[in-house]
Amino acid sequence: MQEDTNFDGKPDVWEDYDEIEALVKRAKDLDFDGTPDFTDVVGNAEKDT
Ligand SMILES: [Ca+2]
Repeated sequence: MQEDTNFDGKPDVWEDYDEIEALVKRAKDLDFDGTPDFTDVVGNAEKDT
């Protein structure tokens, strides 16, 4: 899923979800050049085994 938070026509937030629609990764474009500069990987702490 991509989001254009500053509405300049280029995505600046990318979010990846797993099969249970839990957020697994979020990337952000901090300087708004259209490529991600920061990636936050979310752990599976709340995932049942
Ligand atoms: Ca960038």
